[in-house]
Amino acid sequence: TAGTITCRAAVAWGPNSDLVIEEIQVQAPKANEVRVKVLATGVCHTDAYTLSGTDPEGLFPTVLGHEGAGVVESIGERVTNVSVGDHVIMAYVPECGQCNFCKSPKTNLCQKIRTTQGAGVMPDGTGRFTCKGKDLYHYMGTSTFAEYTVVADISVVRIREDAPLDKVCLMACGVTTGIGAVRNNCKVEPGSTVAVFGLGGVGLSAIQGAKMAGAKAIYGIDTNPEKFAMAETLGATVCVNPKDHSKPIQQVLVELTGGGFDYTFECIGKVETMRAALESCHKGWGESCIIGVAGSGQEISTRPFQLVTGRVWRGSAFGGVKSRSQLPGMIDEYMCGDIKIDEMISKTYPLKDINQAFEDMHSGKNIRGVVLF
Ligand code: NAD
Ligand code: DAO
Ligand code: ZN
Ligand code: ZN
Repeated sequence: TAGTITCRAAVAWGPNSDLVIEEIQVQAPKANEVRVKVLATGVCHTDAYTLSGTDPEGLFPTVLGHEGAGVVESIGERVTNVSVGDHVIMAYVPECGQCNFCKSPKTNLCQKIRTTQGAGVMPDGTGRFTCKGKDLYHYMGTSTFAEYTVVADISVVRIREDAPLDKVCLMACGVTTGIGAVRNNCKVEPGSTVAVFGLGGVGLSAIQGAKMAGAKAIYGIDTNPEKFAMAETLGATVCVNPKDHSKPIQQVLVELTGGGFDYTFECIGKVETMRAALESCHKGWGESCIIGVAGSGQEISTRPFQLVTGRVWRGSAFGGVKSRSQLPGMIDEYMCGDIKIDEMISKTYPLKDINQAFEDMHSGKNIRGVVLF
């Protein structure tokens, strides 16, 4: 039977400081828990958001990371959905299949373990990580910045073994979110006009989603023009830098398109660009989807007349994708070349250089950095 494992992890001891590579103890999985040997993890903006200390749910000390893939090392009692050796993606949106959220086709937000996941512990209320005698909190039900992690069985998605883990780890967040928002939350139709605000990993994925959906015009908007080439590779038909214009970007876009877009996606996380995205929608039917996560306490605003006259404001978490039932199909799409991931990986890092991966994300150098264990 499984015992405690000592391994390396990037520990966030407190907000606003570098991660520290430490030896940690990872306890054996209890009932309905799975211990995973993490082999690859992306570094996403949300990890940086929590590390910065502005995430109201952020708890320290902790092991961050939520874009991971690996192999099942051991399983606790009553685990039936995976076996030792299975290749898995860890999902921060679990799928129990039984709660009223799982039973609804309208949402992916399983609530079975929501409270304990938000509190940084396993469903039984306790943690599985310690370092130097101190308990470490879990993060987003995943904690992938460690060589081994323990997650709930409903948070692991078994995937095909021929899928490269160093690539499909991005399906644990960025890629799935962008594509899913287009398909599931907005249901973009062929011939639509689309604008994507923010061309990071999430926005570029929304662009490829829009292309796959058959959108006829896809505008990419970013203040960093270095993102434009990749946006065009993935399907953007026009790229716009708000800094090249003196008028508000929504006015520029409405003029450029003769009335605005059928769908817009905010993939930045700023309330100003959320407003701009809504107001770039076409009168009568345009829909805007908030994907970006704004700073805590921030509020969105627009004139209500924008909605009265037919624009719709909606939002997306993990692209509306039900993790265990829908991710494997999206991996198939990657494997047959329909979904692009490799292009989005700017650089890989060994675990010891994880702080460099954060720095390269902040400087805008990376679309996605991936840590390989
Ligand atoms: P990223 O930092 O890689 O990309 C953001 C992009 O926005 C950058 O290219 C940046 O240059 C651009 N940008 C910044 N300010 C801008 C402005 N004023 N106008 C135009 N462009 C601007 O981030 P990411 O990893 O792609 O994530 C995007 C957002 O989505 C983040 O807020 C993240 O927390 C959030 N997110 C949400 C979900 C979800 O399920 N809802 C999932 C993953 C990430
Ligand atoms: O069920 O209440 C809930 C929360 C589900 C988590 C959704 C998080 C989506 C946004 C976070 C950014 C992803 C990295
Ligand atoms: Zn993420
Ligand atoms: Zn559920």
